[in-house]
Amino acid sequence: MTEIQGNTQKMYKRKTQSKLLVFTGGAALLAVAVNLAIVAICKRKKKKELPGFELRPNLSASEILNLADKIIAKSKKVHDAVASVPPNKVTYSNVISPLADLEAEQFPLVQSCVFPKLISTSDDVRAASAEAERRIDAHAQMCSKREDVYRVVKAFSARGEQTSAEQKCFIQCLVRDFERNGLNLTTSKRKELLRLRVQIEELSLRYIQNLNDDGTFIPFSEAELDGLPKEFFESLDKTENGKFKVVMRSHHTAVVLEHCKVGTTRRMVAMAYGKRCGEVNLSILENLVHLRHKFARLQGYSNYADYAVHYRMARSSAKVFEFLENISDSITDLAAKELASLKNLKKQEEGESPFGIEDLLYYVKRAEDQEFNLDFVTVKQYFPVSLVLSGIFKIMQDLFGLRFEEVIDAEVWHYDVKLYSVFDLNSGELIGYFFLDLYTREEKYIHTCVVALQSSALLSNGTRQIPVALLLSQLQNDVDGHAGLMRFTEVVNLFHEFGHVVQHVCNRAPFTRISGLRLDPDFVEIPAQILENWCYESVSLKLLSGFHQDITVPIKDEVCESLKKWRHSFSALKLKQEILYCLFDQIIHCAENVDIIELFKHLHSKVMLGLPMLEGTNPASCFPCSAIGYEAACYSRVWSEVFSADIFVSKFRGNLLNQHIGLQFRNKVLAPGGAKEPIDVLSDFLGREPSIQAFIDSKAEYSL
Ligand SMILES: *[C@@H]1O[C@H](CO)[C@@H](O)[C@H](O)[C@H]1NC(C)=O
Ligand SMILES: *[C@@H]1O[C@H](CO)[C@@H](O)[C@H](O)[C@H]1NC(C)=O
Ligand SMILES: *[C@@H]1O[C@H](CO)[C@@H](O)[C@H](O)[C@H]1NC(C)=O
Ligand SMILES: *[C@@H]1O[C@H](CO)[C@@H](O)[C@H](O)[C@H]1NC(C)=O
Ligand SMILES: CC(=O)N[C@H]1CO[C@H](CO)[C@@H](O)[C@@H]1O
Ligand SMILES: [Zn+2]
Repeated sequence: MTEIQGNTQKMYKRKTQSKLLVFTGGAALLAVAVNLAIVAICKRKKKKELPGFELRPNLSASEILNLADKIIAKSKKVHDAVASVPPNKVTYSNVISPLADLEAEQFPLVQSCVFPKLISTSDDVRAASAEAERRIDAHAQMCSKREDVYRVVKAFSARGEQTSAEQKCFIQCLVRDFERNGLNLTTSKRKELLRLRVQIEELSLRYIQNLNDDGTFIPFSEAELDGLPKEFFESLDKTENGKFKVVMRSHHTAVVLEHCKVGTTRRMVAMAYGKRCGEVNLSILENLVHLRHKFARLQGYSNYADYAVHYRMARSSAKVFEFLENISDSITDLAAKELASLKNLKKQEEGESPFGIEDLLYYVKRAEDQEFNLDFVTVKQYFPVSLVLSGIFKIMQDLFGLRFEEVIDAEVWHYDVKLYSVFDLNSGELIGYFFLDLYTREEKYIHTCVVALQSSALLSNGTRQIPVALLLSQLQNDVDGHAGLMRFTEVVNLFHEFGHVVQHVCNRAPFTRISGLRLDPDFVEIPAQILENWCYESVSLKLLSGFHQDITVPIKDEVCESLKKWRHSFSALKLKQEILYCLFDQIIHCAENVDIIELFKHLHSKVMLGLPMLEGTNPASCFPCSAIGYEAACYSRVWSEVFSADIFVSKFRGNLLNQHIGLQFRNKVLAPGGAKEPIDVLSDFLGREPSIQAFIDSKAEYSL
């Protein structure tokens, strides 16, 4: 039945499409024949005027480069004007407003130039977009180092004039961003700071490059890889003498460590994986850490960790330690229980050989297979893309008091892409827009993510700029009447990313620099992490699911229950492992001259309940998190997860579709965004300070 319906629908579509083609073809020809001006008029008429929409979603390569140059010229003009204000004449309206308005107006234009790099189907457009980004970035870098502008801003801030809390917050950000570039230092120190930054960037890149270049592999016979899925064998290259090559990359090692029945193979793989880039990257990391401490001391901090954490929710490295240690201590008993059950399982399967860190993934998988009877191939049959989407729409609209409406004939960059307007359900006010670009396509950015294309701002003439978000993902579209199906993890990811869409669109912060998704990194993930919970509760999971051949058949209650248990299975042990890396990262960025190898050995055994580090491995040499991007901030993921759990349990569990609470969350947490301290935002919503207890309890609740 569904098959036939699908086909007729397709035929119907094809017919109307070809009619349209004929019609536009004819119209275009006619227009060209009569007068070129008519083409322009027709085009303008066809393109819908969207209120508050400043973005230009489908520019050509030359338009992108022209716009980039215009942006830079305008920005330079405004910065020059601000810099020319004499320090004794500075006012809010001649210094702060022009900078704030400039950022707000230029953000959607900058994004119009830069985001086509991620999604355009044209090579020329992507190249132009990358070039535009390079030019705009170079300009922005230069502006952020302009001493003349800094002096004027600082002069205003030093006057201590009465401003609103949001304005104060914005001014602090302006000053801080300049000062983090060394603008309040002497010239020689500033030069030293910039020199250090360049060195740090070079070393970070080299560390990553070494890992990327590593081509180590181990040849194994079929018997040595017993237990691996058949498709995996088929995907492996072979050596001359017919052995299978397992390369030391996570897409191979993870499969072996999870599925291979042969203990010695797992051990060899775990060892070789943990030895990658050995001495070289270790010495790079030592150097990096040393330079980072120097960098932080130039700015008046006693170590790099304090510099990195200062403006985050955690505020100080001491607080991070206290947090990690509290969590680690409170899950020790649970983790020990989990480990004991894994050891037991190994004894049954392999006899008396000692349990090592290389056995962890394999026995977790074995235990889960025994425990849950969860067949993810079957689970997938319950998640057709269109049904999941309509479920997400329903939940987000009901919960947060929103209405989504598709914009027909919107200007887009590919015919799969859709644009939606978002209205407040009660007032009918238009509050933002979002694009969905969901399906895989060649040359498209490969990660699932949300990009802010236009951000909330209040211009000085009273105009409010509304947010525009773009959600990118890699789903399978329906093919030949067969519904595209989603893996469960994809459902969770999509829900998470939709959380960011709603977060961005509901934000009302008045300055682009602190609005939308430009929030404290310890805080920005919290709303989306909270929303992931909806994927594990049967009330909401049923709204997201239905058997693909008969969507009225929802996913079974037992499956919902199993998914929830699966989410928490062995989570204390997994968390211990994450905390191990977080502690390592925090310690090396806190103290000078730490013996990195000894530290890791010591921490490993202490945090992992006596499990030793694998002999000869060197996790610090192949642990990019602490080398680049997240240095001294690895804790951040655990941090936000802990507070997400608190909010979910205290406010939303049992109230999954409660609009009253959803609206409170929207108004108190999503709307203010970066214009308030995150801790105050959360406390205001919770009616008390956030706590780690709910998180600990949730681990215990689902323990074996
Ligand atoms: C420079 O600014 C940084 C960051 O705002 C601050 O921590 C530091 O104390 C300032 N240094 C001087 C010498 O004023
Ligand atoms: C850690 O635990 C101590 C003692 O229970 C408590 O006073 C402190 O607030 C906790 N710290 C954090 C960050 O939760
Ligand atoms: C985007 O613009 C190009 C011309 O620059 C045009 O060929 C294409 O059809 C447009 N894409 C869509 C989906 O409208
Ligand atoms: C305020 O300024 C923006 C940007 O320059 C402009 O688009 C808008 O029309 C102005 N609004 C009013 C009411 O003047
Ligand atoms: C000494 C050492 O381990 N060097 C390695 C550093 O990383 C590169 C890239 O992986 C390897 O080729 C070197 O052997
Ligand atoms: Zn996220």
